[in-house]
Amino acid sequence: PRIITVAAAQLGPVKSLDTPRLETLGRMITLLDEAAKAGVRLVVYPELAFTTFFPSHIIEDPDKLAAYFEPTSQAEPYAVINSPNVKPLIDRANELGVDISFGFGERFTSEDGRVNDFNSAIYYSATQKRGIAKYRKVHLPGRVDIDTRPNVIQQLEKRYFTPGDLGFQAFRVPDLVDGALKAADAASEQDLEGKGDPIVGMLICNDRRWAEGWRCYGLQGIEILLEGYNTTAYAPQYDGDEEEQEAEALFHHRLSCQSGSYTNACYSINVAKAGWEDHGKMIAGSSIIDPNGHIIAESKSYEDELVIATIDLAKCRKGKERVFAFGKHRRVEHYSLLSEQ
Ligand code: CDT
Repeated sequence: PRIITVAAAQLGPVKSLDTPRLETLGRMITLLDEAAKAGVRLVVYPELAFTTFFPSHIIEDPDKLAAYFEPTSQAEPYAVINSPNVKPLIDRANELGVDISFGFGERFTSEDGRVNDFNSAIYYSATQKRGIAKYRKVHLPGRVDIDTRPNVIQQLEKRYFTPGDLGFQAFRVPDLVDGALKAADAASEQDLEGKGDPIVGMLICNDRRWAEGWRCYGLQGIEILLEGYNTTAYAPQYDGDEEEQEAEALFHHRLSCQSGSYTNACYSINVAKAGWEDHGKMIAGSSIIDPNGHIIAESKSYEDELVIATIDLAKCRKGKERVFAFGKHRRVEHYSLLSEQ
Protein backbone atom coordinates (compact mmCIF):
# COMPACT_ATOMS: atom_id res chain seq x y z
CA PRO A 1 0.00 0.00 0.00
CA ARG A 2 1.01 3.56 -0.58
CA ILE A 3 1.50 4.54 3.03
CA ILE A 4 4.04 7.23 3.98
CA THR A 5 5.02 8.93 7.23
CA VAL A 6 5.40 12.66 6.65
CA ALA A 7 6.10 15.69 8.83
CA ALA A 8 5.49 19.41 8.97
CA ALA A 9 8.63 20.91 10.52
CA GLN A 10 7.18 23.99 12.19
CA LEU A 11 9.79 26.60 13.03
CA GLY A 12 9.49 28.95 15.95
CA PRO A 13 10.51 32.54 15.29
CA VAL A 14 13.69 33.52 13.50
CA LYS A 15 13.98 36.55 15.68
CA SER A 16 15.59 39.30 13.63
CA LEU A 17 17.19 40.39 10.37
CA ASP A 18 20.53 39.68 12.05
CA THR A 19 19.83 36.19 13.37
CA PRO A 20 22.81 34.09 12.18
CA ARG A 21 21.82 31.85 9.29
CA LEU A 22 23.70 28.88 10.71
CA GLU A 23 21.72 29.09 13.96
CA THR A 24 18.44 28.66 12.08
CA LEU A 25 19.95 25.98 9.87
CA GLY A 26 21.03 24.06 13.01
CA ARG A 27 17.43 24.13 14.28
CA MET A 28 16.20 22.79 10.94
CA ILE A 29 18.75 19.97 11.04
CA THR A 30 17.71 19.05 14.60
CA LEU A 31 14.11 18.69 13.41
CA LEU A 32 15.27 16.57 10.48
CA ASP A 33 17.19 14.25 12.81
CA GLU A 34 14.14 13.84 15.06
CA ALA A 35 11.95 13.18 12.05
CA ALA A 36 14.26 10.48 10.73
CA LYS A 37 14.22 8.76 14.14
CA ALA A 38 10.42 8.71 13.95
CA GLY A 39 10.51 7.00 10.53
CA VAL A 40 9.49 10.11 8.56
CA ARG A 41 10.22 10.00 4.80
CA LEU A 42 9.31 13.59 3.90
CA VAL A 43 9.90 16.74 5.98
CA VAL A 44 8.31 20.04 4.92
CA TYR A 45 9.65 23.40 6.17
CA PRO A 46 7.95 26.83 6.06
CA GLU A 47 7.99 29.73 3.62
CA LEU A 48 11.29 31.71 3.71
CA ALA A 49 12.46 29.14 6.23
CA PHE A 50 16.06 30.25 6.62
CA THR A 51 15.46 33.88 7.60
CA THR A 52 13.15 36.10 9.55
CA PHE A 53 10.07 37.20 7.59
CA PHE A 54 12.01 40.04 5.94
CA PRO A 55 9.08 41.35 3.81
CA SER A 56 7.76 42.90 7.02
CA HIS A 57 10.90 45.06 7.20
CA ILE A 58 11.85 48.13 5.20
CA ILE A 59 15.23 47.26 3.66
CA GLU A 60 16.34 50.04 1.35
CA ASP A 61 19.98 49.11 0.83
CA PRO A 62 20.13 46.59 -2.08
CA ASP A 63 23.28 44.98 -0.67
CA LYS A 64 21.51 44.33 2.64
CA LEU A 65 18.45 42.95 0.85
CA ALA A 66 20.66 40.55 -1.13
CA ALA A 67 21.57 38.76 2.12
CA TYR A 68 18.04 37.27 2.30
CA PHE A 69 18.24 35.62 -1.13
CA GLU A 70 19.98 32.59 -2.59
CA PRO A 71 21.24 32.69 -6.19
CA THR A 72 19.92 30.38 -8.90
CA SER A 73 20.14 30.56 -12.68
CA GLN A 74 18.76 29.03 -15.82
CA ALA A 75 21.81 26.76 -15.98
CA GLU A 76 21.56 25.86 -12.29
CA PRO A 77 17.92 26.15 -11.20
CA TYR A 78 18.61 24.29 -7.95
CA ALA A 79 21.86 26.10 -7.06
CA VAL A 80 20.27 26.93 -3.70
CA ILE A 81 21.16 23.43 -2.49
CA ASN A 82 24.87 24.22 -2.82
CA SER A 83 24.68 27.48 -0.88
CA PRO A 84 26.68 27.39 2.37
CA ASN A 85 23.46 28.65 4.01
CA VAL A 86 21.60 25.50 2.90
CA LYS A 87 24.06 22.71 2.05
CA PRO A 88 24.45 21.27 5.58
CA LEU A 89 20.69 20.58 5.57
CA ILE A 90 20.94 18.88 2.17
CA ASP A 91 23.92 16.81 3.32
CA ARG A 92 21.96 15.59 6.37
CA ALA A 93 18.89 14.79 4.24
CA ASN A 94 21.17 12.68 2.03
CA GLU A 95 22.69 10.88 5.01
CA LEU A 96 19.28 10.14 6.49
CA GLY A 97 17.55 9.37 3.18
CA VAL A 98 14.74 11.80 4.00
CA ASP A 99 13.19 14.03 1.30
CA ILE A 100 12.76 17.69 2.18
CA SER A 101 10.88 20.70 0.86
CA PHE A 102 11.57 24.27 1.97
CA GLY A 103 10.84 27.89 1.13
CA PHE A 104 13.57 30.45 0.36
CA GLY A 105 14.18 33.80 -1.28
CA GLU A 106 15.33 33.04 -4.83
CA ARG A 107 17.48 35.48 -6.83
CA PHE A 108 17.27 34.08 -10.35
CA THR A 109 19.50 35.11 -13.25
CA SER A 110 18.08 34.31 -16.69
CA GLU A 111 20.20 33.37 -19.70
CA ASP A 112 20.02 36.96 -20.95
CA GLY A 113 21.35 38.24 -17.62
CA ARG A 114 18.04 39.59 -16.25
CA VAL A 115 17.65 39.13 -12.50
CA ASN A 116 14.33 38.43 -10.76
CA ASP A 117 13.60 37.76 -7.12
CA PHE A 118 10.97 35.17 -6.24
CA ASN A 119 9.43 33.76 -3.09
CA SER A 120 10.15 30.10 -3.91
CA ALA A 121 10.09 26.54 -2.63
CA ILE A 122 11.83 23.42 -3.87
CA TYR A 123 11.36 19.70 -3.40
CA TYR A 124 14.62 17.83 -2.81
CA SER A 125 14.76 14.07 -3.29
CA ALA A 126 17.32 12.43 -1.02
CA THR A 127 17.40 9.23 -3.07
CA GLN A 128 17.85 11.06 -6.39
CA LYS A 129 20.21 13.53 -4.68
CA ARG A 130 18.77 16.47 -6.61
CA GLY A 131 16.02 19.04 -6.58
CA ILE A 132 13.11 17.59 -8.52
CA ALA A 133 10.61 20.47 -8.47
CA LYS A 134 10.43 24.19 -7.90
CA TYR A 135 7.47 26.44 -7.17
CA ARG A 136 7.39 30.25 -7.17
CA LYS A 137 4.67 31.98 -5.14
CA VAL A 138 1.97 33.25 -7.47
CA HIS A 139 -0.25 35.27 -5.09
CA LEU A 140 1.97 37.89 -3.51
CA PRO A 141 0.14 39.80 -0.76
CA GLY A 142 0.96 43.25 0.56
CA ARG A 143 2.15 46.29 -1.33
CA VAL A 144 4.96 47.82 -3.36
CA ASP A 145 4.99 51.10 -1.46
CA ILE A 146 5.92 51.44 2.16
CA ASP A 147 2.86 51.90 4.37
CA THR A 148 3.38 55.30 6.00
CA ARG A 149 0.65 54.99 8.64
CA PRO A 150 2.10 54.99 12.16
CA ASN A 151 2.67 51.63 13.91
CA VAL A 152 1.63 49.41 11.00
CA ILE A 153 3.23 46.06 10.29
CA GLN A 154 4.64 46.27 6.77
CA GLN A 155 3.84 43.59 4.19
CA LEU A 156 6.20 44.33 1.28
CA GLU A 157 6.14 41.12 -0.74
CA LYS A 158 4.99 42.99 -3.86
CA ARG A 159 8.04 45.25 -3.42
CA TYR A 160 10.63 42.51 -2.96
CA PHE A 161 9.36 39.73 -5.22
CA THR A 162 8.15 39.14 -8.77
CA PRO A 163 4.98 37.01 -9.03
CA GLY A 164 5.79 33.36 -9.71
CA ASP A 165 6.14 32.42 -13.37
CA LEU A 166 6.03 28.63 -13.16
CA GLY A 167 2.30 28.13 -12.63
CA PHE A 168 1.09 25.15 -10.62
CA GLN A 169 3.03 22.14 -11.87
CA ALA A 170 2.33 18.87 -10.09
CA PHE A 171 5.17 16.36 -10.08
CA ARG A 172 5.81 12.73 -9.24
CA VAL A 173 8.08 11.87 -6.33
CA PRO A 174 10.09 8.70 -6.88
CA ASP A 175 11.14 6.35 -4.07
CA LEU A 176 8.83 7.85 -1.44
CA VAL A 177 6.57 4.83 -1.38
CA ASP A 178 8.05 1.36 -0.99
CA GLY A 179 6.61 -1.81 -2.35
CA ALA A 180 5.38 -3.48 -5.48
CA LEU A 181 1.80 -2.75 -4.56
CA LYS A 182 2.11 0.91 -5.37
CA ALA A 183 1.10 0.50 -9.00
CA ALA A 184 -2.08 -1.30 -7.99
CA ASP A 185 -2.84 1.55 -5.61
CA ALA A 186 -2.46 4.32 -8.15
CA ALA A 187 -4.91 6.73 -6.65
CA SER A 188 -6.34 9.07 -9.22
CA GLU A 189 -8.16 8.88 -12.48
CA GLN A 190 -5.31 10.83 -14.01
CA ASP A 191 -2.82 8.22 -12.86
CA LEU A 192 -2.99 6.36 -16.15
CA GLU A 193 0.71 5.64 -16.21
CA GLY A 194 0.03 3.41 -13.24
CA LYS A 195 3.38 4.18 -11.68
CA GLY A 196 1.96 4.92 -8.29
CA ASP A 197 4.61 7.45 -7.38
CA PRO A 198 2.85 10.11 -5.31
CA ILE A 199 1.62 13.19 -7.19
CA VAL A 200 2.75 16.27 -5.28
CA GLY A 201 2.46 20.06 -5.60
CA MET A 202 3.50 23.15 -3.68
CA LEU A 203 1.84 26.40 -2.66
CA ILE A 204 3.27 29.20 -0.53
CA CYS A 205 1.32 30.96 2.21
CA ASN A 206 -1.17 33.41 0.65
CA ASP A 207 -1.65 30.97 -2.27
CA ARG A 208 -3.53 28.66 0.09
CA ARG A 209 -6.41 31.14 0.25
CA TRP A 210 -7.03 30.92 -3.52
CA ALA A 211 -9.12 28.03 -4.81
CA GLU A 212 -7.68 28.48 -8.31
CA GLY A 213 -4.21 27.16 -7.43
CA TRP A 214 -5.58 24.17 -5.52
CA ARG A 215 -7.85 23.33 -8.45
CA CYS A 216 -5.00 23.54 -10.98
CA TYR A 217 -3.26 20.92 -8.85
CA GLY A 218 -6.49 18.96 -8.33
CA LEU A 219 -6.88 18.68 -12.09
CA GLN A 220 -3.44 17.03 -12.23
CA GLY A 221 -4.54 14.37 -9.72
CA ILE A 222 -2.55 15.75 -6.80
CA GLU A 223 -2.31 13.56 -3.70
CA ILE A 224 -0.10 15.65 -1.38
CA LEU A 225 0.01 19.43 -1.30
CA LEU A 226 2.95 21.07 0.53
CA GLU A 227 2.46 24.60 1.86
CA GLY A 228 4.61 26.77 4.10
CA TYR A 229 3.52 30.08 5.58
CA ASN A 230 4.33 33.15 7.70
CA THR A 231 0.97 34.61 8.72
CA THR A 232 0.66 37.64 10.96
CA ALA A 233 -1.44 36.87 14.04
CA TYR A 234 -2.53 40.45 14.60
CA ALA A 235 -1.57 43.96 13.59
CA PRO A 236 -2.62 47.47 14.58
CA GLN A 237 -4.06 48.13 11.12
CA TYR A 238 -6.54 45.20 11.35
CA ASP A 239 -9.92 45.20 13.10
CA GLY A 240 -10.53 43.60 16.51
CA ASP A 241 -8.45 43.06 19.61
CA GLU A 242 -5.34 40.89 19.52
CA GLU A 243 -6.99 37.68 20.68
CA GLU A 244 -9.92 38.05 18.28
CA GLN A 245 -7.63 38.82 15.35
CA GLU A 246 -5.44 35.80 16.01
CA ALA A 247 -8.44 33.48 16.38
CA GLU A 248 -9.80 34.80 13.08
CA ALA A 249 -6.42 34.41 11.33
CA LEU A 250 -6.18 30.79 12.53
CA PHE A 251 -9.80 30.14 11.50
CA HIS A 252 -9.20 31.42 7.96
CA HIS A 253 -5.96 29.44 7.71
CA ARG A 254 -7.69 26.21 8.71
CA LEU A 255 -10.73 26.97 6.55
CA SER A 256 -8.58 27.49 3.44
CA CYS A 257 -6.43 24.39 3.93
CA GLN A 258 -9.28 22.09 4.95
CA SER A 259 -11.42 23.26 2.05
CA GLY A 260 -8.60 22.96 -0.49
CA SER A 261 -7.77 19.44 0.68
CA TYR A 262 -11.40 18.31 0.63
CA THR A 263 -12.39 19.81 -2.73
CA ASN A 264 -9.31 18.39 -4.42
CA ALA A 265 -9.27 15.09 -2.51
CA CYS A 266 -5.66 15.39 -1.40
CA TYR A 267 -3.61 15.46 1.78
CA SER A 268 -2.01 18.77 2.67
CA ILE A 269 1.02 19.44 4.86
CA ASN A 270 0.80 23.03 6.11
CA VAL A 271 3.81 24.45 7.89
CA ALA A 272 4.17 27.66 9.90
CA LYS A 273 7.00 29.83 10.93
CA ALA A 274 5.33 30.85 14.16
CA GLY A 275 5.61 33.12 17.16
CA TRP A 276 7.26 36.46 17.83
CA GLU A 277 9.74 37.75 15.31
CA ASP A 278 10.92 41.37 15.59
CA HIS A 279 8.14 42.65 13.30
CA GLY A 280 5.29 40.96 15.25
CA LYS A 281 3.56 37.72 16.14
CA MET A 282 2.70 34.99 13.64
CA ILE A 283 0.11 32.22 13.96
CA ALA A 284 1.13 28.59 14.47
CA GLY A 285 -1.44 25.92 13.46
CA SER A 286 0.88 23.73 11.38
CA SER A 287 -1.18 20.78 10.26
CA ILE A 288 -1.58 17.64 8.23
CA ILE A 289 -5.04 17.43 6.68
CA ASP A 290 -6.61 14.39 5.05
CA PRO A 291 -8.47 14.24 1.71
CA ASN A 292 -11.82 14.56 3.52
CA GLY A 293 -10.72 17.89 4.98
CA HIS A 294 -10.08 16.64 8.52
CA ILE A 295 -7.06 17.88 10.46
CA ILE A 296 -5.28 14.67 11.51
CA ALA A 297 -2.31 16.32 13.27
CA GLU A 298 -1.69 19.89 14.40
CA SER A 299 1.07 21.76 16.24
CA LYS A 300 0.63 22.63 19.89
CA SER A 301 3.25 25.37 20.29
CA TYR A 302 4.77 28.44 18.68
CA GLU A 303 8.19 26.79 18.75
CA ASP A 304 10.19 24.37 16.64
CA GLU A 305 7.92 21.33 16.54
CA LEU A 306 7.41 18.30 14.34
CA VAL A 307 3.85 17.47 13.32
CA ILE A 308 3.88 13.88 12.12
CA ALA A 309 1.27 11.68 10.46
CA THR A 310 1.23 8.41 8.58
CA ILE A 311 -0.88 8.90 5.49
CA ASP A 312 -2.48 6.39 3.14
CA LEU A 313 -2.74 7.74 -0.39
CA ALA A 314 -5.55 5.27 -1.20
CA LYS A 315 -7.74 7.57 0.88
CA CYS A 316 -7.56 10.15 -1.93
CA ARG A 317 -9.57 7.81 -4.10
CA LYS A 318 -13.00 8.31 -2.58
CA GLY A 319 -13.15 12.02 -3.35
CA LYS A 320 -11.46 11.68 -6.72
CA GLU A 321 -13.83 8.92 -7.86
CA ARG A 322 -17.06 10.30 -6.41
CA VAL A 323 -17.95 13.90 -5.45
CA PHE A 324 -14.84 15.40 -7.05
CA ALA A 325 -14.52 13.12 -10.09
CA PHE A 326 -13.71 16.18 -12.20
CA GLY A 327 -14.12 14.46 -15.57
CA LYS A 328 -17.67 13.45 -14.70
CA HIS A 329 -19.04 16.46 -12.87
CA ARG A 330 -17.27 19.68 -13.79
CA ARG A 331 -19.12 22.05 -16.11
CA VAL A 332 -16.27 23.88 -17.78
CA GLU A 333 -18.62 25.61 -20.21
CA HIS A 334 -19.57 27.88 -17.30
CA TYR A 335 -16.06 28.59 -15.99
CA SER A 336 -14.69 30.95 -18.65
CA LEU A 337 -14.87 33.90 -16.23
CA LEU A 338 -12.13 32.24 -14.19
CA SER A 339 -9.52 32.92 -16.86
CA GLU A 340 -10.71 36.45 -17.66
CA GLN A 341 -9.52 39.55 -15.82
N1 CDT B 1 3.34 35.43 3.86
C1 CDT B 1 2.07 35.64 3.46
O1 CDT B 1 1.72 35.37 2.33
N2 CDT B 1 1.25 36.18 4.37
C2 CDT B 1 -0.12 36.50 4.05
C3 CDT B 1 -0.59 37.66 4.82
C4 CDT B 1 -1.72 38.28 4.12
S1 CDT B 1 -2.69 39.26 5.15
C5 CDT B 1 -4.02 38.17 5.51
C6 CDT B 1 -1.07 35.33 4.30
O2 CDT B 1 -1.93 35.13 3.45
O3 CDT B 1 -1.00 34.67 5.33
